[in-house]
Amino acid sequence: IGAKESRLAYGHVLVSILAILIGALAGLTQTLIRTGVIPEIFGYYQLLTAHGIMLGLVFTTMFIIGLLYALLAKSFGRFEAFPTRVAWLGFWTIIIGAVMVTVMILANKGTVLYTFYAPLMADPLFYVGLVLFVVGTWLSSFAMFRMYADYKRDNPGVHPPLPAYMSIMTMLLWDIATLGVAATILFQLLPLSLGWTDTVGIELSRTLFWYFGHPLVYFWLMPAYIVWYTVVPKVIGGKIFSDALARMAFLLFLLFSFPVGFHHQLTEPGIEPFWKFVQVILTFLVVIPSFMTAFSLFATFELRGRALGAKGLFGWVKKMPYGDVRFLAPFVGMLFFIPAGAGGIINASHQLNAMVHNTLWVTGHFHITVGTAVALTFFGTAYWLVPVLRGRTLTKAMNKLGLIQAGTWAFGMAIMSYAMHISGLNGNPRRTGPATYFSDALTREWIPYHVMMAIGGTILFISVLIFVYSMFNLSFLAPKGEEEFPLAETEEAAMDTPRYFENWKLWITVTFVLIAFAYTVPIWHLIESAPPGARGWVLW
Ligand code: HAS
Repeated sequence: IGAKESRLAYGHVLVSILAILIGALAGLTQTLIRTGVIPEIFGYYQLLTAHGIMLGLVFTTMFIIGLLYALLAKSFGRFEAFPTRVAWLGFWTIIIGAVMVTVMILANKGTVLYTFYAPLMADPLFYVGLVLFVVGTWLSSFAMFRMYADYKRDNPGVHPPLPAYMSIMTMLLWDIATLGVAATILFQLLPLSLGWTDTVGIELSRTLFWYFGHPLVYFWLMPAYIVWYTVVPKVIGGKIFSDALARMAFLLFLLFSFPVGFHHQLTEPGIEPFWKFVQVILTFLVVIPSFMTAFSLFATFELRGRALGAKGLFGWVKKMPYGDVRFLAPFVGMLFFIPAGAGGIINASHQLNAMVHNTLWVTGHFHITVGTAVALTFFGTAYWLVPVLRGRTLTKAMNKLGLIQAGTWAFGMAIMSYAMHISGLNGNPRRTGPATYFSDALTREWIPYHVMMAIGGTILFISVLIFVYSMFNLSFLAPKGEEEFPLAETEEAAMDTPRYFENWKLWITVTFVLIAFAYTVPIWHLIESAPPGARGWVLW
């Protein structure tokens, strides 16, 4: 891809690497404080906020946007001047927002956790930073939509390449999701923190947050799926099982990611059971595209295995290139995603949720979804993407270091998330600070699990240090040359991709109809039942 496009993608990836370093440091310190290994040098909740925001928002978003720019450049060729300028404007707006948020957290004026809903309150500058961050991403998505429109103008009647279609779908999902978080910040949290209002509708703020929070997890997952669908088949020497199936999975994510936020609020009294029930049912629909993805990946692996002479259902297992970090890291991520997905289905089952909600089980769940399936895929991607963007090559030594890094990450996460899941089932609450609460017989039972978490967390931190060194090496020290941008073709036998998959007006309309169905009545009830002073600002 061109130098201009590479610079744009690399700028984003570079910031994501910085964010993972800061986020991991906060994560390590926080787990050591919680276990009582080190004294409380920083507030536990302050570190927890830094950890969540740096990894869950800054690392993921910046890596994703960088990756999507690279995929669009590979799919569309050179970017025109206007979208490139908008893209850089988006980049700097995000940076200013992220710096403001970070400074506020460091100053202990933004200790509101990564979920930042009411009644926790931060300094107004924290919220202004968040607004800038979101506006920056909107500019990035606008630039991407423009690139897509330019391509369609120049290639009428042609399907956009699969990675481009998936990238556009990912940003569209993000834009619709962030409307919820923008609403709670602009109409509730910012006015309250500025002192313009003195009460806030807490349940409404949580609802608007989770309207955003659930699609957010698919915003993290979809770029990993892009790599699983389009890059991994190429790395193993195979082809994409079906272009149409892959596009349909992404379309289903757009439709079903939104009307499900209540599965994070099943224990909350302000929402009627009927609407919780509706959203639980819809949650089971959003599982389908992941099952489709699992099916498609098994098919790709099996077809490739058979082409290499493998026999039987699982003969392919012996034929995969495990010595290639571009394959191994995402593959281990997929393996983790099997129990992770099963855990998600447990969480979503209303009765079982009562057992696990607000326990460390949930923390375990998201460390093996976003923290492993997604993060390992991003690591595996970075080992070829960074050299591609920097005009360098992935050397054998760096590939080997990558395998070690992915291995230590998987090992650390396995220990840590096992301990989280099990002690969560034993009642260990999440987000409960330092070890002083280990005072009675029940809570003392959890101590060994906390030790496991601290050991796992330390191994993870070492893995991050190896990753940061590898990225430095691949950016500045590795030999110059042309690294492969691995994107697979589709199997010849696959069905043709229907045109209506690109009928954006139709799919956006259906998405909003589903949102309106799932949220209008419950939100109306929330507003109606709140005491007059707590109904928020502007609207009521
Ligand atoms: Fe979740 C809480 C339900 C997926 C992240 N989730 C969270 C939180 C986060 C998060 C961050 O219903 C905590 C939020 C907070 O701070 O409070 N989650 C689900 C469900 C799914 C799901 C139903 N979550 C994710 C993903 C995430 C993520 C993905 C990040 C990327 N989650 C919940 C619920 C809660 C929740 C409740 C609230 C809990 C509470 O009470 O607070 C589904 O999307 C999962 C579907 C996935 C599958 C797996 C498919 C497997 C594949 C791999 C194939 C492997 C191959 C290799 C081919 C069905 C695709 C095979 C090789 C061999 C050799 C065998």
